[in-house]
Amino acid sequence: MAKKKAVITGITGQDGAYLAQLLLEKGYRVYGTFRRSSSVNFWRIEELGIQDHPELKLVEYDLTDLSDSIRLMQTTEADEVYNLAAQSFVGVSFNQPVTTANITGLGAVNLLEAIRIVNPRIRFYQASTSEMFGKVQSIPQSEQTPFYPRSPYGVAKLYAHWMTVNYRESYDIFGTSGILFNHESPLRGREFVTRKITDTIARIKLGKADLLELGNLDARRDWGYARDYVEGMWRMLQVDEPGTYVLATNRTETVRDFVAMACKAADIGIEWRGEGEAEQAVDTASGKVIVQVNPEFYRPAEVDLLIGDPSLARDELGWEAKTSLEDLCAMMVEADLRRNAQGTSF
Ligand code: NDP
Ligand code: GDR
Repeated sequence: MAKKKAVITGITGQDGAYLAQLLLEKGYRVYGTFRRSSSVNFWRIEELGIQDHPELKLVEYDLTDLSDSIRLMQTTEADEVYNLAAQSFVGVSFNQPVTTANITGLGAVNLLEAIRIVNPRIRFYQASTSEMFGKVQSIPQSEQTPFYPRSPYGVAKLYAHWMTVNYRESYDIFGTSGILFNHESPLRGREFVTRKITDTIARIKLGKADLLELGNLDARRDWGYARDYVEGMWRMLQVDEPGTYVLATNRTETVRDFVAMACKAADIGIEWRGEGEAEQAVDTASGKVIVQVNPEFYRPAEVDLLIGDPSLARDELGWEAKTSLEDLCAMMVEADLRRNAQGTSF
């Protein structure tokens, strides 16, 4: 049987790297796209050891370009397309709403149009997000929960989500939308809160940093492990019908809880004191403040509480999150201790 061919947009990102590894293990030929820049960084696929895999082809591509999207579909002759590329940082989307709309929103339509023009039988996965629930209308959030995005990023993703549904209904394209709740790993970008916490706590432990400054400690997230979630993406394209699926752990914790977990994993005792902007965590051994609030990291509008109901994915895809938050956090702290000790951290 001929090898299946998959395109992954955004292979330089966290999920792109893990999904590429998974698909290569499953015997796919993988076309992973990266953006031209003055210094492209492949540290994630290098860390996974797949950068020289004979079935991995790296393709220069920009999601905002329709002609590039058409060419990508023509040259790769893909069976499956996973659209993971995005301006994915919520915080930045408030300052760059137009760029975020162009990449994260319209970008998905470039791919959908390319599929419609070149080969409507291609199966398409859109990386949708729990940020579309935003100001949540019910708890836990499922495929039935009404959307209320709270950031330019969330709004752009909601547009891409509905366009995926619309191409499914209008042109019979296998367009599936995975509404994924936060998922993290040692390959997470350092601007996101979990990795910012594990990286800084590791540097504090090694004497290479003094202070971790954070925004809203009360925000609650449903955090899972990225490796578990890319398996769910793949499963979504293997079933008979396209659809919309939530992937989540069904557990929610605060940013404060994650800080405490990371300190425990690094064997640092802490005590919390103060409230609101004056809240701090003190290292019980040294008496020094190691965590404090900096309102610079607050967002103009916040998503307060996310907790997902992944029952549909469990029942129809046989998918569930396997990794506990404690194990995930310990894995991230361990990786950051190792990388910071070696001076090789990205
Ligand atoms: P990352 O930010 O780590 O990766 C995003 C990828 O998109 C990078 O490879 C980036 O390339 C690429 N990209 C950005 N702009 C363009 C463009 N114009 N053309 C082509 N490629 C581009 O995100 P994650 O891996 O964490 O997430 C993957 C997807 O899933 C994203 O769409 C995200 O919004 C979504 N998502 C993520 C969740 C999570 O918790 N991680 C949860 C729900 C959804 P470069 O390296 O050049 O910047
Ligand atoms: P999120 O992730 O916005 O949920 O989007 P992020 O880790 O950036 O924020 C989570 C929560 O932590 C609060 N927070 C801070 N966040 C950051 N980045 N830095 C801080 O210093 C800080 N202090 C507190 C935030 O206010 C927020 O409430 C991620 C991205 O991967 C999206 O692409 C994806 O769609 C969603 O997850 C699901």
